[in-house]
Amino acid sequence: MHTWREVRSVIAHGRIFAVVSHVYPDGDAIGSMVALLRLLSRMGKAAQGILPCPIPSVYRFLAPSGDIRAYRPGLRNVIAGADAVFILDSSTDDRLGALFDLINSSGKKRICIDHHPGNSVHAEIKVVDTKACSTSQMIYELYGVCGKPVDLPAALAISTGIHTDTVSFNFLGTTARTHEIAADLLRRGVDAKQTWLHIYGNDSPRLLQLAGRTLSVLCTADGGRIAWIAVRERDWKALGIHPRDTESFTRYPLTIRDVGVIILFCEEGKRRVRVSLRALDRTDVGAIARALGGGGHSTSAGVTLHEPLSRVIPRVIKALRRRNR
Ligand SMILES: [Mn+2]
Repeated sequence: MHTWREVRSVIAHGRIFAVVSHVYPDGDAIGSMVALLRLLSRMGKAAQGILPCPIPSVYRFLAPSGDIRAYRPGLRNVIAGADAVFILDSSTDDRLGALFDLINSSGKKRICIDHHPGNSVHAEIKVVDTKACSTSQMIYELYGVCGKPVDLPAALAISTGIHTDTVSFNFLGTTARTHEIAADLLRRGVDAKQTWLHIYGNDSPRLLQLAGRTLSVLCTADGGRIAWIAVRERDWKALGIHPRDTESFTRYPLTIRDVGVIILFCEEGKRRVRVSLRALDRTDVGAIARALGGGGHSTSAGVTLHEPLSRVIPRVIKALRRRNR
């Protein structure tokens, strides 16, 4: 494992950087990327953000200026022209999608900054802090190491990353330090209500109608310890919702009394089901997701399985039960 000093030295010795993050980018992937891009530019460097897929519309408010581009083969030149590549918030090489080959074949120095346990990304320099609630929080610390103040756009980006990874300061490694940083971000001009509205106040009425349909068939197992819901393909198609936009539905079963594990199944196709797992008890859902071929944290993880929904549901519940014996 490497130190922030080594990261600072790479920045000092380079001129041009690429910054990448994972497929299906979340608030932390984009928040940490925006904040690092701004830090690099404050240090007089040229930097380009590249994601394996387009930015979800909900996070576009963080990066309006085109600092972040979605992958296309032509972006090979951006990687080839960079002195080093920062890889953010990604626990495995797979998570980089098509970007992995691009980076790997370029032979460029890779700097991995992440907070996932069991990080297996190949990189010359790795700073992995599994105690950090988010990669965005780590980029905040990097600002301190580099002696640069966090400006308002970076503060908003870091705040968004912390919010989304901790479910608004409730889960996943929220510490006193997280709150100290949040307080500092407010002092730097972050508007708490605006941030919340950007992240959570963006749902369409149709998305809530889909949530209603989904929740009306909520099921429990193990005496209520496990709660699961399934988004059906026919329902998201009928309401014109993109299946990726249903990830937030995991928040609803969290309010069930004594529930320990929440599972959201999203039928993305006839033989393609995205499974999102959240744990309130001590269940390590990250280990379960990894055993099924996915990944994530102990409290928040996911996997995509290429089987019909009717097969996936019993398989995942069985894996959960086996784990808890
Ligand atoms: Mn994260």
